[in-house]
Amino acid sequence: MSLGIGIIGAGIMGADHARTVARHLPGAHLAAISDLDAARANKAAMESGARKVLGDPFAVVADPSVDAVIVASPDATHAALVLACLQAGKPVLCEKPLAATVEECLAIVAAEAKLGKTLVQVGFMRRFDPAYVEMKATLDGGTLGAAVLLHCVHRNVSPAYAFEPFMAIANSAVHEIDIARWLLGSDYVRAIVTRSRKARPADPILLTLETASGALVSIEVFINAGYGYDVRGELVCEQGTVTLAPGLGNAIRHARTDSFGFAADWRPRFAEAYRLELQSWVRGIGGGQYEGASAWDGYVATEVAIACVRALDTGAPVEIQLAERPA
Ligand code: ISE
Repeated sequence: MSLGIGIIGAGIMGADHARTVARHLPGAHLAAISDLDAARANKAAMESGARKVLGDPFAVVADPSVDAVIVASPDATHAALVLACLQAGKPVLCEKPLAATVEECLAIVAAEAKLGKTLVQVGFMRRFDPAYVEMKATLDGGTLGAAVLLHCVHRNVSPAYAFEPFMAIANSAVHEIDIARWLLGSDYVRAIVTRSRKARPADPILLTLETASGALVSIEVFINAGYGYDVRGELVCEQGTVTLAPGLGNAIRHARTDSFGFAADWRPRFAEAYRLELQSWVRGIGGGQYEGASAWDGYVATEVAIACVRALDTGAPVEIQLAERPA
């Protein structure tokens, strides 16, 4: 039987997920899609063959033809929608961040723990990106020794949404916060965050995070970088390094120059990661075991991101303390 997926939000990511469901998920179909902007919802529905367009996002959760939900609406709406999915007993893939506040994340973690079964996956798609997966496999293989540093760069052409400065951390650098914790297998204990006073309004911002294992993670986040979508990572270990391949596609050498292209936003860079993420999620729904980020991982990412915003605002290092994880 084909799995009926409902998508809430037909913006950049909602429409992208709708296309992925239509093209790359043979065991599933798009049962319903909703957006406050009806024209946008209709356009995404036409492109992806969604069977219903609904105005109310909670109607997607309640609809009997929807077996599982993707939440791709603005960050501040995530918590109420994910809680509604839990109440309806429906699996939910929530775009990052899991929720905008620590309290909301913890309410989701507690509600899921009370149900006694996993229903939440958070859309940290980099965990499925072949380059990061290879980096982790190399580290775990052991030939390079222990990880001591991870350098990350995250640059966008310009803000993708109505952008507030804290979102450079809570909406963008949160990807690195999650992927570095996943790669290094250790939680964070301390954050130091500074901002260039020289550049455009809110960024670049530099985050330095220390893990419980003693490694350091540096993250440059620059949302107004202008020239292209550029994500970099270099893992430094005791006996060598692993570096993500730069840019998109092959390098071209011409006229005494070596060059490669950059995308305008993150979708081309992470297209394969999104596809693998959704395919894994649908398999997880079938088997009850998910490979992606859990509600707890989503909580940790938001807790750390908010600590980093505090570190930026106060100019002082912030100690990171996590809540107690429900049994
Ligand atoms: C956006 O919301 C994403 O999730 C992208 O992956 C990220 O690179 C971008 O900075 C965010 O604004």
